[in-house]
Amino acid sequence: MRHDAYLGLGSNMGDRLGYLRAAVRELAAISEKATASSAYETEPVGITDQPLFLNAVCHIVTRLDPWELLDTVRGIEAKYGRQRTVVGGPRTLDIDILLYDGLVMETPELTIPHPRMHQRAFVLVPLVEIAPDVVHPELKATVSALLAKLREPRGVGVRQPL
Ligand code: PH2
Ligand code: MG
Ligand code: MG
Repeated sequence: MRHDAYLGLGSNMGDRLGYLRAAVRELAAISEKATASSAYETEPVGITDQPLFLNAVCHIVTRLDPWELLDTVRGIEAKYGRQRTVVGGPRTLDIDILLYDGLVMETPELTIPHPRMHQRAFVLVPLVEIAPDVVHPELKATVSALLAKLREPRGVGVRQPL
């Protein structure tokens, strides 16, 4: 079975664009298809006293199930030097599973859709760029509608090709 998954990519340490490009290359290698948004420079959300992020979203068509996909993205994060020290703190590469077909699942290890995606302009802006009509299966709204509901997509700045 082939599945559509949307992954959020983020980096705010070192060669940020290089890490995002590496992530897309690695994801393409394990997928039937991989399509990336542009990279956007974004203000840190949560812990605000850390460097600016580059964020992007990648759509993949994959035969992996959600758990296999989680293992795979963790392996890619580890390969590019991700250290899990401060939760929400600076990282070379973060890859989050945002959506997986129309699946809704909640476990301590993995929740799909990503529980905060609908509140985060740094996720919704790149997601809308590549898939404006994709539906959030719990909120039953398109990602474009979710972005429009954010008061202002603040904190999302310059866009560059990935
Ligand atoms: N990721 C976080 C916390 N805050 N802020 C931005 N702008 N971009 C991120 O990817 C991000 C964040 C935790 O994963
Ligand atoms: Mg993560
Ligand atoms: Mg994250």
